Amino acid sequence: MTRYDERTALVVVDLQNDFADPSGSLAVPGGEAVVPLVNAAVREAAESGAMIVATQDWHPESTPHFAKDGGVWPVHCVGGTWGAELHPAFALRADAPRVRKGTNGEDGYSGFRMRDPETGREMPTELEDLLREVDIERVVVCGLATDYCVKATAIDAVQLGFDVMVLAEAVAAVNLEPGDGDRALAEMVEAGVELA
Ligand code: VGL
Ligand code: ZN
Repeated sequence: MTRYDERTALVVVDLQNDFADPSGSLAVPGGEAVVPLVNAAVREAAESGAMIVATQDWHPESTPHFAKDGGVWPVHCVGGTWGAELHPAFALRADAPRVRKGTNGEDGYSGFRMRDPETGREMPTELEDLLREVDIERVVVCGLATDYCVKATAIDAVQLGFDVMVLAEAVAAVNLEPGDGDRALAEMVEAGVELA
């Protein structure tokens, strides 16, 4: 039985140069190795009529997300730069929707919602609407990084009422602390995510 059908969306999280290319500014260990596995998932999803969506971390040059502006991360995925582009080996159809998060300096990791750093207000991205428009019921998540955007996106999807599966082979973790990726997978399972 395939995991994909017309009620399923494959959400590929942040498979961008700064995370997936070894020379990216926030290169995720093993990030490039997931690209062919994501491509296999994309092929399988497309053959079964599933929707395929890519998210992109998309920051301005200054944002409280960056260490230089008071946050924790090196500058990465600045909108319009090489680092923010999808990895060139990621075989995503040109007409597949891309959801960009952080465009106006919002913070947060989920593909579904962002937080205004000044007011703390949460606001949705267009991802949920895209899925609801075509009556998606199940979400399959892969991409980068396990311990940040994959985790936040998968757990939000559960909270929004979707059946959620994470492709454990087609994700990779930053692992700021050793074991963060494994702990993130355990938290996702705890929240109701199925691992495949
Ligand atoms: C991410 C750290 C900072 C991610 C984004 O895509 O997982 N991680 N910004
Ligand atoms: Zn980021």
